[in-house]
Amino acid sequence: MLPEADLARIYRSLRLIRRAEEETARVYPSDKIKSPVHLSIGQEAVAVGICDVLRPDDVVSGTYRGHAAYLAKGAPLKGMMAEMFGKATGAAGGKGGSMHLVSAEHNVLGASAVVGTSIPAAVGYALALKREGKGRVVAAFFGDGATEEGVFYESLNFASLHRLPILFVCENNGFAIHTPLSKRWASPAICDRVKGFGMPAQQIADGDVFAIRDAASRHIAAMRDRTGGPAFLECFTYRWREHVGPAEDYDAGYRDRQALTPWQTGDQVARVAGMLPADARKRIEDEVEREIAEALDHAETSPWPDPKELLKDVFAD
Ligand SMILES: Cc1ncc(C[n+]2csc(CCOP(=O)(O)OP(=O)(O)O)c2C)c(N)n1
Repeated sequence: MLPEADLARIYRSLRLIRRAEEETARVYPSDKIKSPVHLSIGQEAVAVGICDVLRPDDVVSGTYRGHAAYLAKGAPLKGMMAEMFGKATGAAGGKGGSMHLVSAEHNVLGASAVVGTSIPAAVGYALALKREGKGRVVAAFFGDGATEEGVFYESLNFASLHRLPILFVCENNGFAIHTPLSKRWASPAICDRVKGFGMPAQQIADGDVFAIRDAASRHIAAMRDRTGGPAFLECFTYRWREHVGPAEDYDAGYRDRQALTPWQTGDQVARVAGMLPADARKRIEDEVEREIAEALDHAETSPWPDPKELLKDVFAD
């Protein structure tokens, strides 16, 4: 078992993401949040396990379902909440919303709503980091649906050819919107497909945050000392809420609530909470609630963007 300080850090990150998204879902019907939200409730362990072994100067790229990666990398909740409220103090100046979280300071690359498009951008960044030669790496998060885009395979090939320091992290939640893998993949063996590009590929089937962390740690250490190139992790996980929006959708007809049960039983947030002494756990939970309350207050009280800012950051100067 990891030392208590490590467990506390991991629990804090898991708990912050879970509770921040639960609060997002609670506030959503008030219409204060001005963008669609793709929640990662249930999927937190992937971002937390990976980001826990990243350095501050490492880079993360995510998707429109990007709250977890943004927060796990240490970017501020205030910037995320204000962004969703459409306020000037938001991560993207209030003009992008939930799907476009970004933090240059924390090395979180800007995300896109177009499936698969952040993957080649992450590979380009990995090329720059290799040339820089400081041992920095990129972790690129994307869904199982994104692996159906041609650019995913082009990106694997380019990264492998140039032995770029990039960890490809597929958050396999089994669905692209409402379509299950069985209706989309001729073969479920994505790790075998990826190995064909000449890089290691590993599946983590049960969402275990420590197994994800260990795998990431091993591959990233090899990238940093240049004994390894890119690597691929297929992390099985489960999206507890609807594809987009705050609610559950087990009555929508495309999946059964029974499938949720094993993921709730194995919930990593509760699991890591149970590994901590009660007082340490309570301290973390209190801090997280305070941070969320402050972020919501910040979002409420921040000003709207100035209309004069409308075209700023749209075109290069
Ligand atoms: C190029 C492109 N095709 C289709 C869509 C519509 N779309 C939005 S989300 C999504 C599902 C993607 O699933 P996955 O990559 O597994 O990510 P998840 O939503 O499960 O996190 C699709 C098809 C899109 N945004 N972009």
